Amino acid sequence: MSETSHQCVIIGIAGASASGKSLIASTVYKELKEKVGDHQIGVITEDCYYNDQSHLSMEDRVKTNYDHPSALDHNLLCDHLEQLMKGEAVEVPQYSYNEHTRLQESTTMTPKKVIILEGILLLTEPRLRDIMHASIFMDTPLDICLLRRLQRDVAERGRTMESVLIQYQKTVRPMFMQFIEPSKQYADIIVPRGGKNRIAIDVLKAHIAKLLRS
Ligand code: UZR
Ligand code: MG
Repeated sequence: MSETSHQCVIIGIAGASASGKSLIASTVYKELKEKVGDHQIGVITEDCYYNDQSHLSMEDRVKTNYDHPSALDHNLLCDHLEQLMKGEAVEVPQYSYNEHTRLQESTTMTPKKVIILEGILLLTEPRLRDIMHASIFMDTPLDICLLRRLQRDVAERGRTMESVLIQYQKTVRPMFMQFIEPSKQYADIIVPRGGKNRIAIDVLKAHIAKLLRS
């Protein structure tokens, strides 16, 4: 971690699917926004950087292993973070879980003092690890993650219970074991239980505030 003043602090939150990454990111975002100002903090989701698959048929898109690092355009994500750190705005892609591809529209992200990055495979990529000023791993028990994923994917991502369970056994769990769990070693902070862990939220907020002052 650099001792010089930070123009832009990038905090990564990794962990299993449905482990509470988005929840802790949005909680820290909402609470810090009140302190550092509306335009000074932003959240970027790794999911927005799934590869563009618009050239593939739907039949082929569903064959992709979305829990493998190769499903993600980490180079574009790193390029965007570096641009933001230089004070340039970027166009964050929008991704559709129903269409399994990038949408035509994008979202403009202006430079911020704090960017919270959240995603399952962030800590598997050395270039991303270098860019982050601090990283968190959500160490939520896998049975809790599966329960939450079932509820969420059926309610919000247009899935059936059966398809969630098949995908879980086919890719989600094996890729967690192969890539996500081993990437925990690179985290600075390991958070047990999930996104509602109040002490973890407060530690994160205090750390970001310190980085911003340094
Ligand atoms: P979170 N995912 C899909 O199911 N379809 C897609 O087109 C893109 C991603 C899933 C992905 C991963 N995998 O487990 C999850 N599968 O989104 C990551 N299978 O999102 O961290 O919000 O759970
Ligand atoms: Mg999420």
